[in-house]
Amino acid sequence: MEDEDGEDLVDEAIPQGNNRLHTQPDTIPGGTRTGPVSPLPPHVNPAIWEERKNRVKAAFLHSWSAYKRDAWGKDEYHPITKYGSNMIRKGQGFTIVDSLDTILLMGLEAEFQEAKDWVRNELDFDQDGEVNLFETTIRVLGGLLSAYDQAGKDPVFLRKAVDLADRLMGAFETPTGIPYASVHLRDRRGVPGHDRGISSTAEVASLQLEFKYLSYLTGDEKYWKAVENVVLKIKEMDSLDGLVPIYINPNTGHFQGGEIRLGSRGDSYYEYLIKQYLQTGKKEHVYKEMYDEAIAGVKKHLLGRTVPNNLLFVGEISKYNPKNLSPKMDHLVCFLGGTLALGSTNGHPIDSSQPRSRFSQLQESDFKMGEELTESCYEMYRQTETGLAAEIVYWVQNADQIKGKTVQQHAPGSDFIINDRDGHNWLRPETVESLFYLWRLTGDEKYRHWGWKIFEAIEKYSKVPTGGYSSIHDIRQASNINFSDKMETFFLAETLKYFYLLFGSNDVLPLDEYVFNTEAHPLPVFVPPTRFLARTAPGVGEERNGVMDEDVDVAPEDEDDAEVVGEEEDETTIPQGDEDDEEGAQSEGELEVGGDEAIGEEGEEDGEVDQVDQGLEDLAVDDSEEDGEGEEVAEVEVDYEDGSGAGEEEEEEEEGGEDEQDGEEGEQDGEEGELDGEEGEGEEEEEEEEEGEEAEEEEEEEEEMDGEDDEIEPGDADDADVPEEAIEEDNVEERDSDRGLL
Ligand code: DMJ
Repeated sequence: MEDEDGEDLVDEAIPQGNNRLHTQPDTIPGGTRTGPVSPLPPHVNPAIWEERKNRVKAAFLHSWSAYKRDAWGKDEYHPITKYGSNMIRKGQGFTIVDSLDTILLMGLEAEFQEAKDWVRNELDFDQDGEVNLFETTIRVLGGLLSAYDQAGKDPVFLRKAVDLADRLMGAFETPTGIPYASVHLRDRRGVPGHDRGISSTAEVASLQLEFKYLSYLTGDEKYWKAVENVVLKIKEMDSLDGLVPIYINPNTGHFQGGEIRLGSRGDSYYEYLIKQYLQTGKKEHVYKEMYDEAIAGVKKHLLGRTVPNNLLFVGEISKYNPKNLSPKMDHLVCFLGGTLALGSTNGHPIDSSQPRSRFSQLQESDFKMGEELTESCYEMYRQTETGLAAEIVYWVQNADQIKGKTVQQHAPGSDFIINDRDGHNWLRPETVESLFYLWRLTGDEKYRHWGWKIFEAIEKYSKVPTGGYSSIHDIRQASNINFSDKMETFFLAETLKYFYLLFGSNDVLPLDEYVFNTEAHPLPVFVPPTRFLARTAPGVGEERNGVMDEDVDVAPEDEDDAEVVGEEEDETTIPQGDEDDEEGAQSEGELEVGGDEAIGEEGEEDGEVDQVDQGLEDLAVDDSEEDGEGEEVAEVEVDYEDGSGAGEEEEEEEEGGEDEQDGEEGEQDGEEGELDGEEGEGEEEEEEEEEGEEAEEEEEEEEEMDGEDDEIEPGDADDADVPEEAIEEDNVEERDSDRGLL
C-alpha cells in the first residue's frame, strides 16, 4: 500500500497483538494517517512571527524582572510567594547561569551584563554542600560553556566552568568510573545516590557533551576520558535491542532492575548518543551505531497507537516482560520527535540539496516517526480543556481502558487518560523543543502554529500577573487552575528559548553547527585532537598538541586573555537579537561544519597558549577562604524538583513535600494544598497509594510490571541482590524521612 506521496506504508501488515506494535528497525507501525488531526492555517504574514517572537521575549522579561526583584542570585524562583530558594547554602547559580544564553539570544544587553557580573563576583562553588551531578552539569556547566562560546569566548565563564568541572570530577571516582549521583563541591567527593547508591542511567549518560567540550577548550583530556568511559561501559552491558534499564549501579557496573522507558531517568541517554556523534563532526560512529540500535529497539518494543486518532506513542516496558507494553508516557518523552528528526538529517534542513525523496528507508522511517511523535505530543496539549499538557498521560488503545473514567480523567473523544495525580504542568520544554527541530528541518509552518497555540495557553494559565510564570497543579479543568509556586529554571533556559527560536530566524544557531545539550544550551560542533579519539576513532581528529583550543586564542581582544590572569573589569558586547546571533554563529562560521572535514582552524601560537594556560593555573581556588564559615552553617537539603532525565520520582515527591508549604499558599488561594501534597508524590510509588477504581486499575498494571520485574533473571546477581521493589521501598522511606515525614 502507498500513501498519497507514493511512500510505502507498512502498517497493515504489522501484527498488532498484545497492545503493542512489533516492527522492523526501518519501519514504524502505521495505520493510514494522511494529515494532522488538527490542521491549522498554512500561511500567515511573516511579520506575525516577528511579533510573536517578541511576545516570547516579553515573557522572558516578565519572568526575569520578577526574579531580579524578588530572588536575585537564588537558585530557584517562587513567583507566588515571591521568594528565592537555594539548593546549597549560597546557591549554585541555577537560574542565572541557566538563563545566560537565552539572554544573549534575545539581545538583552543590560540583563546580560548584570548576570555576568553576578557570575564573576558572586558565584562560588567552594561550598560545603552536595549537588546532583547531572542537574549541575546540564544546567550550570552547560550554561557556563554555552555562555563562554556565545559571548565572544569570555573567559569569565570558562574559568568558572573549569572550577566547577574539577569539583564534579570527584563523582567519577567509583569502582567502575560510572559516577555517583551527587558530589560534595568543596571536598570534590562523589556521594552515592539515595537509591542504595544506584544512579539513573540518563544521569550518568547525559554529561558527555559538556565535559567533552570542556576538554576540547582546555586541552585537558581528563574530562573527556571520564565521560567517554561511562558510555563505552554501557555499550558493553546487556541491553534489550539497545534499550537500557533506567537504573545503573556505579559499584558493580550493572543495570539495576528492568524498567525501560524514554521518560524520566531514561530520556537523555538516547538523546546524547546521537548528539555525541554530531558534536564531533560525525567521526565517532560508535555513538551513531548505539543510537540506531536503540531507535530500532524503540520501534520493536515501545511503540503503540491510539484510538480514536491513531496517534503514535512510546510506552514503557520491563525488560523481563517486554511484550507487555504500558501505554504510560511522560511529557519528557516528547524530546524524541525532535531528536529523531535531528538524527535522520544530521541537522541539515530538508531542501533541494537534501530532498526527502533521497532519504534511505531508515532515514525516512526515523523522520516520519519523529513527525508523528511530535504531533502526538502537540495533541497532549490540544486535547485538554486548557491547552496545556499534563506531566503523564496513559494513551487509549481500546475502549476498555476508559470505562469508569471521569470526564476529567478522559475527555470524550480524546486519545489519552490523565489520572488525578498526573495533571501537573511544570512548563516543560520537550514538545516545543521538538516543534523547533521539525520547523527548522521541514519549513512546515504548522509547527510554528502549534507552538503558538501552546504559548498562548501558557500566557493564559501560567502567567503570574505580578511577575513570572508558575507551574500548575492540575491542568485538566480551566475553572480549577492552581499555581504550585515554582518557576523551573528550564522554563527560561529551554522553553522560552525554543519558542524564541521557533518564531525567529532560521539562521540563528544552525543545527548542523551546534548541538543543544539537554538543557537547551547550544555547544558548537568541533573536531577534537586525535588523542581524544583513541578509543572511538583511532587516527581521526586533528594532530595538535596545544592545550587550549583555537577558540580561546581567537577571543576578541587581548584584554580578555589578560582578564583570565588578572582583574576582570570588562564589558562584553553581546549579540543583538537574531542578527547578532548570526554574528555569534559567524565567529563559529570559521568552522566548516557538517562535512567530514576538519572543523576549525589551528591558528595557535605558543605564546598565546601559554598565556591562557597560565591563566587557568591561576584559577585555583583558595580552599581555606571559607572553611570556618562552611562548618557553622547547617547544610541545606538539596531540593531538585525537576524530574528531568533523572530523579523524576524524587522530584515529584519533593513537590509533594513542597506542597506542604504550598498548603499555606493553598490556604491563601483557596487551593487544596493537602490533596496536592498527595498528588505530588513520586509517580510509581503514588500509583500504589492512589485510592479508587482508577487507582486499582493502574495498580494492576503496575503490579503486573513490577511482578515481571520480580522475575529476576538467573545469573543477574545485582538484580538478585537488590530487587527493584526493595530499592523503591527503601527510597520512599529514606526520602520521606529526609523530609521529616516519617
Ligand atoms: C531539563 O532539565 C532537561 O531537559 C532534562 O533533560 C529533562 N528535564 C528538564 C526539562 O523538562
